[in-house]
Amino acid sequence: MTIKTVATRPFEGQKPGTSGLRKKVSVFQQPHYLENFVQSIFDALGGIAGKTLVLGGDGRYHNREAVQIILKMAAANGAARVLVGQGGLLSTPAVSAVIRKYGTSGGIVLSASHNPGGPDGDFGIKYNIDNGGPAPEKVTEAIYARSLQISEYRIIDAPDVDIDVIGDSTLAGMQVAVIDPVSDYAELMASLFDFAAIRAWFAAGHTACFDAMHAISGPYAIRLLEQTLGAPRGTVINGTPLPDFGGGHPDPNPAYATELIDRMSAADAPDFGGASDGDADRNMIVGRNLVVSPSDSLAILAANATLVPAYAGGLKGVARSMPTSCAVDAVAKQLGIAAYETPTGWKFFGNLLDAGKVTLCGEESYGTGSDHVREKDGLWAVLCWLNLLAATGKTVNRIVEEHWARFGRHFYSRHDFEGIATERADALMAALRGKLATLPGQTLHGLRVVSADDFAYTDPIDGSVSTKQGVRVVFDGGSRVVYRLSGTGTEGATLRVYLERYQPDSAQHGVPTQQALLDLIAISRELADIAGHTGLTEPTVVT
Ligand code: G16
Repeated sequence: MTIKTVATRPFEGQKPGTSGLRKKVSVFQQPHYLENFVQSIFDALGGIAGKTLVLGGDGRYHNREAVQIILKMAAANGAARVLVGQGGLLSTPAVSAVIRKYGTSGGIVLSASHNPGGPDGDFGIKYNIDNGGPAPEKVTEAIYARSLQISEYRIIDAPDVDIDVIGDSTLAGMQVAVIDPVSDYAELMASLFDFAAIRAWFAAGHTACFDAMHAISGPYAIRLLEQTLGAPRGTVINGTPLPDFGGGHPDPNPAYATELIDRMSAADAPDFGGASDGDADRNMIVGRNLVVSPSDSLAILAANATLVPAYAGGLKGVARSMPTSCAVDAVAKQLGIAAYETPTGWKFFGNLLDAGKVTLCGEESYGTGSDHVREKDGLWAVLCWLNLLAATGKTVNRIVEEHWARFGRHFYSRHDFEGIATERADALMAALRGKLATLPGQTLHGLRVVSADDFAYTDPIDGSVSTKQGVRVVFDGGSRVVYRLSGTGTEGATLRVYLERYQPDSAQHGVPTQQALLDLIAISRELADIAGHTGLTEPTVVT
């Protein structure tokens, strides 16, 4: 086996976004494209000689090919050992769990998360550091900087490694350990939750439906829900991971998880519904005819956390991304614990978790997690909810309604305007930023603006500063409109508009969400002149 040093030239645009580098599959299939980025990761880390890495992905199209390339590059760069999920598969939270359990230097996750897959879909790659979490901005910036300078990469000239059989082999002196993708993660889950109570809940005849959306959560959910906790066979639907997710869009929200939504609104609906995304880090929680907003889910888990064995001693603090509703802040206030507000992106929670400042974190984008790993974790959220149902004997709907009655309701919705030409989206944000200074004191549709700014964050642990993290306009009573451009898309720009209204009066809690937000919706369109800048008069996706 020979180590080849291959001459290459930088590609434009290898800048990691909110969560790693995501591009069309065809972009990644270009000769040297993936190799350049992988070598840039290795170089930015100061080399990987003698190090141990974890490697796996969500099984989307190009996963297997990419795994082989990365194994051969890791060997050529002198890595001591790579732990690879059988079949090249590992969910994002499982990668985090494996990095932490075995104390590896880090890991590479192959996924474009909730983006569609297949030959015409998206592919992605991200690096996670030794705490198991996404690389912080200083690391992703270093990877990007290296990608602009790269002139060669190293790779072994060798046949493909057998990644389908569990066990160890060597590749040019590097040990390749093919591991069961599920066991380490399943063992961690068993250490957090009251499995006996959940088992008894199912044994009593309660039912659930978990939609794996033909993505990587399927094998994890089948092992845990059906094979460990006694949920009837068939509880997990769409449980076989497919390279194109069965042609679907593996994003667990009401717009895309329609099979689950239909089941949960049928006359014989199960007691509980859950779904997860492409790489199994997102979650959606559904009751009968009720989709729990991710912001509410975070707040409810925080308010009831002591019912879960792992959190029985109480929470250290909580964190949410800025656009996420303030529902969890209300809980933190009552519990007397700190609530942190970070920019969008799970990587911003890492330092807070490592420093022991927070136990639970969450985002409006269907992400919730805790200090058990350093990623958001879809099945963890589902198990948390099942633990609450089992411990209280209440339904999802009752838990949600009681929560609103106690803390008030934070009506919340996100309106996405997709497929905008990048220059237009940038012009819209620039115009909005230009207005900020004059907004406070103005009254729009009867609502008085109390503050308007462009969110900047100073990490309380390492002092790093992240600017331009979203424009927020706050009104009397705590209502908010937030604007930012997505950092996970692969085509043009997506404008995200986040809308929130606080309603303390229980008599108003049953109002449909979009109706409760009507004036804020009108303000959001006018203030940013969305139609003028983009030509779009209505959002393309509402969640
Ligand atoms: C990623 C990040 C999340 C973020 C989400 C949406 O999730 O890890 O922190 O909230 O993207 O980001 P954006 O609004 O920039 O599209 P995932 O599940 O895609 O990895």
